[in-house]
Amino acid sequence: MTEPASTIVILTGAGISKESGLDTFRDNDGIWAKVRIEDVATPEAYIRNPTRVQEFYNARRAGLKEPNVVPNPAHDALARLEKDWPGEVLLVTQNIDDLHERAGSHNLIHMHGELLKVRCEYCDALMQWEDDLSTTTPCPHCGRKGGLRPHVVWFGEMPLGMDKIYESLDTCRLFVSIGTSGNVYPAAGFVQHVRYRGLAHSVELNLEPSQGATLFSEAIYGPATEIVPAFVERILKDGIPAP
Ligand code: BJW
Repeated sequence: MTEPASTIVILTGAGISKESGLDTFRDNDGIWAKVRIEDVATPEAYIRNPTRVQEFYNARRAGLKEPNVVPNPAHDALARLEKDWPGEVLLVTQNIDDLHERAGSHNLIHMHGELLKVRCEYCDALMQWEDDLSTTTPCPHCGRKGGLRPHVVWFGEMPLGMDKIYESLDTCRLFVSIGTSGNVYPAAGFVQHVRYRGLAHSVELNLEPSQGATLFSEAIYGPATEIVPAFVERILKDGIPAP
């Protein structure tokens, strides 16, 4: 076991929020089975039909406010890990929902953006946003219309917080990937990055083997609400296994 103050990096994906009532992307009943990526999740789609893209994110923003959409025991366990682990726990999420914050996680990077934020393409203001957005909504900062867009990272755009993420991947002793299919880069490449260093234990926690499953030192399969709390309990009790 390594010394207790070691850094832990956790990557989460849509699977961790599935049992909170939010759809994943690539499962049979997932978002990409209902809408095409090319229609809603690229800068080109937004230029072509901004109303269509705004409506897609308006619906998901509204969905986040449904009373049944609340953090589940997996989100709670990661917040507990951050609180009780003596070293740094960096939580990197690909999810744009706010369930990690609601569960109490603080050291958190939303690498694909946040559904409850919008930014103005004219004045660069970034702001909290709870309501629907339209192509004529004026920016509360500069007053211009048509510049507010969802603060999300579409295909071909640069994910957020990458410097801090790679800095932590370079020093961590444990990398854990939870509820992600491993289809989307650069997140899908994190395990390889950690593996080449040879100094960290890596674990996949997912419903089923992901694209990169064979790259991990260890894998545990099952619903996140069951396997994540048990895994966190184990790490807090036994520490991190040697790489
Ligand atoms: C459960 C469960 C339960 C279910 N319990 N588990 C060719 C080769 C390589 C790369 C590229 C390429 N061509 C283009 C690229 C780059 C591209 C990319 O990766 N494309 C691939 C499709 C090939 N990537 C980009 O463009 C990114 N930007 C970029 O690369 O910039 C350049 C760069 C260069 C150098 C360094 C850094 C950057 C941007 C990617 C943006 C992704 N955006 C989206 C949508 C926006 C946000 C939103 O609307 O929500 O982000 S796409 C979508 O996929 C969303 C997600 O965050 C992302 C990942 O999905 P995730 O979380 O893995 O969900 P699923 O559904 O795929 O998987 C769920 C998993 O959970 C499954 O395994 C289930 O089994 C499991 N599960 N229930 C536990 N109860």
